[in-house]
Amino acid sequence: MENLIDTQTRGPLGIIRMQRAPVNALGHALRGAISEAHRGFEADPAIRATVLTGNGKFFSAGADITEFDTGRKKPYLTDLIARLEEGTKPVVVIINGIAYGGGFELALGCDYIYLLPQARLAFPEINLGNIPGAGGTQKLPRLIGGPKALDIILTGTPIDASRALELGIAETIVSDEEEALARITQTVEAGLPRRPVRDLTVPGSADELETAAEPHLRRSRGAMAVLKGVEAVRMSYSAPIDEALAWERDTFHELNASSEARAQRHIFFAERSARKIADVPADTPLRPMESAGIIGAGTMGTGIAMCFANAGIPVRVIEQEQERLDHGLARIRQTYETMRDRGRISAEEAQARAGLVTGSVDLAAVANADIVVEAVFEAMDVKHEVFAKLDAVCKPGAILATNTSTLDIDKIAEATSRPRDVIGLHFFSPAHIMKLVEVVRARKTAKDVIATSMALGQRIGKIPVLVGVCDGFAGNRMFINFNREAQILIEEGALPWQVDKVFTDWGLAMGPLSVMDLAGLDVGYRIRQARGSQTPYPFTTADRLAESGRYGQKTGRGWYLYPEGARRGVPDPEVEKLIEDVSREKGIRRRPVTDEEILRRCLWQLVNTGYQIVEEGIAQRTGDLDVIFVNGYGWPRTRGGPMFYARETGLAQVAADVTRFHEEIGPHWKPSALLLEEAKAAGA
Ligand code: 3H9
Repeated sequence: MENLIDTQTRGPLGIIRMQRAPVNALGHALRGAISEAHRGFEADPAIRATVLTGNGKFFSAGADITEFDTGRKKPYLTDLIARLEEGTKPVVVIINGIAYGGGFELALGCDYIYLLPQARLAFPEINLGNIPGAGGTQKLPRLIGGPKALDIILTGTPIDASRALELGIAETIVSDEEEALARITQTVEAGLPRRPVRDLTVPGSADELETAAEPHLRRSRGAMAVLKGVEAVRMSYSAPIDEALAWERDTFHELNASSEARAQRHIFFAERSARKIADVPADTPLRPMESAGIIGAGTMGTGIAMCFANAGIPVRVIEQEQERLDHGLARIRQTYETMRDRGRISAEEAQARAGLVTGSVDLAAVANADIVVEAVFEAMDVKHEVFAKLDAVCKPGAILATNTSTLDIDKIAEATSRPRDVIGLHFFSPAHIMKLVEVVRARKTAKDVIATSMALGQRIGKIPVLVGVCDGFAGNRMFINFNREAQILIEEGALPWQVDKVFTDWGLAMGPLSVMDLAGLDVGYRIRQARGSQTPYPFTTADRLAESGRYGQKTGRGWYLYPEGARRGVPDPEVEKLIEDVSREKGIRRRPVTDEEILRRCLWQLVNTGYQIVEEGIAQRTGDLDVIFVNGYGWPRTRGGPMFYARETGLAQVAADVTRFHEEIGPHWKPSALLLEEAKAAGA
């Protein structure tokens, strides 16, 4: 077994270095090893202080999250920290890099904190639906006061070394470990006393905390972790520390078992698994990525251009007409200025980013780009023309990407003599904000093009998920079926506002009909018209709305009425009548539809389609589909994505429902063989 720690003595110091790949997560064996080594230094009369540090980029990423679902083993992190605090000799930490969650708490269990310049401290537990559970909520307030501690605990945002010093978390910042050890040796030789953080008193008054807590509570939408976080920091003022620590530990375990926390852990690991590709090894050499070209200066094209500029990659935008190009470039500049005005980026940063974007009306201007992303009108002949031209001008080895959301990328690739270099990069609108990018591998796409595109996705701050070519790829194919079921339910007897409310109550920011109103009913209508009879189920009501000029929010009328440009729609009796007419024409006797039926039918459509997608090899794993929904469709992380939700509900139940719907409703409910198989395995 690898050595999880390295120990050394140096003068009066006993040094423990954590070295558990990849991130020094504080798993059971590492906790045991640190505890043992500390005990040894405590017993050694030549040692006067223990130094604890990490290796590489990591001090420690915190508790080992993989252990949260497998049962706890002693020594717990709280035991280890208590042992350090009970010792007779001071413990000094040198935070050499990332110190998150339990890693930060381990440091707070020591007497003195030294920082290297690259140190980053955070309590990301909130992103896992939890609060720090090994003393963080009690000790950080003792060092920096309740209000500032609360911000760190409830935002999960990392702070860098200089901010940590300014806040009073650390003694000092030193340039490297050598300097740290030299200075610690000096202080130890001068008689460094013990000074456990737990013995300090919280500065300031509890009233200040209430003011600081108010905005967090207001935004929390009842999230348990936020409420408990506030309660915990309150206790740091009022309760004896041991009582508060016991409460914090119990609360941490209680929250950990909640479905919200389980869902967020699932997404954490699913996002990391999504980067792994079965037939593309992690060490596949990447193609260079120093410059980019974008074809099309519309909303998508300019949004994608900003993604590159945000990551420091120079990008050239191509448009056919100068006026449209100028308009697109002006939009980019304006977006950066707004970000600057809102304090999201500095003035220099805004200028630097805008400066990385240039434009041209000559396609040959992308001849030297390492990647070109096409974002022109969604029509195969237009795409063919663009790709044939790119094939003629781009340098050998350039990646030729398309942002199509509806067209067959294998066919697009046929327009070139280099289909191995062609790939889909399906950004979601607004492209500079939405995290998801579906990386669409076509039949002939080369492995290094896939690997480079996945790495690029991460570099530009996105969450890339690999999918294959099919109608709608993974996300839209699932989402269209979800929407289609909502339409069918409306024709059977539900009303749009009932359907939307079911989903907003369930946790979505918007229901499916409001989303259609926001996106524009004309968009789906045009796609359905272009496809003609290929559309598997007629969206009759939606088509009628579009045909009568009810395009949604932008025309003030869609599924809802939007009086005077309001963003929130109100029910419209005209729409109700139109729905009743459609039901009558189709010979459907309208009936009351329960909220439960709406929820199950729409969600299981997503899930059954998701299983089909995995079964067909379009997506690698069900977790990837959850990542797609959370990052591209506003799905709440606290629900973990549709596929996770189905597993939580019980796959046997889902499979039984889908089978019944298939018998009662129609062929579009044909159960996925993989769903049936997994349901059987889960029930076994
Ligand atoms: C906590 O500490 C609770 C305490 O308050 C109380 C306890 C009683 N555990 O992200 P990467 C894996 S809660 C297990 O690709 P990066 C990750 O899955 C914890 N595994 O690297 C991946 O595995 P694989 C609070 C972990 O450099 C590999 O490490 N801490 C953990 O882009 C590399 O990860 C957090 O929430 C973990 N804690 O980013 C921190 N962390 O290679 C969560 C990572 O098999 N972690 N792995 O796919 C992070 O935010 C990022 O991983 C980090 C590194 C910034 C550290």
